[in-house]
Amino acid sequence: MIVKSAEFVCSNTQVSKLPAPTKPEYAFIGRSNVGKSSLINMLTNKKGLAKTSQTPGKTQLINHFIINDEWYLVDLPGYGYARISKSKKEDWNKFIRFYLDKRESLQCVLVLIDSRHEPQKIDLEFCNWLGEHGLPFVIVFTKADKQSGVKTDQNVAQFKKALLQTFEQMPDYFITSSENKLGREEVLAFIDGVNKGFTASPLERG
Ligand SMILES: Nc1nc2c(ncn2[C@@H]2O[C@H](COP(=O)(O)OP(=O)(O)O)[C@@H](O)[C@H]2O)c(=O)[nH]1
Ligand SMILES: [Mg+2]
Repeated sequence: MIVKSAEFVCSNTQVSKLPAPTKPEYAFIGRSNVGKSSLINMLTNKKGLAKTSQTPGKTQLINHFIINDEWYLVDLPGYGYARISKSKKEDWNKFIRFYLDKRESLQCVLVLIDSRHEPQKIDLEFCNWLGEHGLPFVIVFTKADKQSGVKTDQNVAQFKKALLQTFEQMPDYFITSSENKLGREEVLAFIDGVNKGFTASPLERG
């Protein structure tokens, strides 16, 4: 896929105010600081599209971007902040889970995992929740430039092993770096492939 255009569309705090579900949509999510904003900027070739390193946990917004006038890239608030209150965390859960569960045009959730770390409980729990709700997802390992390929492969293998305790097979996954654009073509080709199979019929679905 060649990214010809990438524009911010809207930020929402309410699922009822999202754009009409007429285009295939992909949600990007992960722990705070996982490299989500950097990945979005890297994929779209637009440096300031998603803001990097904002104060975490401040806003709970669903951000829509339109790519090539064809599909929506959705930037979801990160999970796993150490410093926010329990009630804030519960709000996050309700809000995001409601969106993920109800959004009919959502094609796939891209779960970002920091390739530097061993499997983290909160990431595994989130993947399990997606699985339980029948939501398709892929794993995007981030920041692969930060360590050797051997170390990345070890962490990927460990994550696989952990996921396979609850899943029958490993979902598709990508190893990426926003620093050197590793994985860019692969992620975009994956989205392109899913887009080709998309048929929007929101009226029929009621
Ligand atoms: N070396 C390296 N640093 C990265 C990469 N992706 C993100 N970072 C850095 O990690 C920090 C958090 O990135 P950001 O995109 O803001 O993460 P977010 O909180 O998930 O949106 C920033 O300092 C980024 O520059 C990457 O692929 N390689
Ligand atoms: Mg960010």
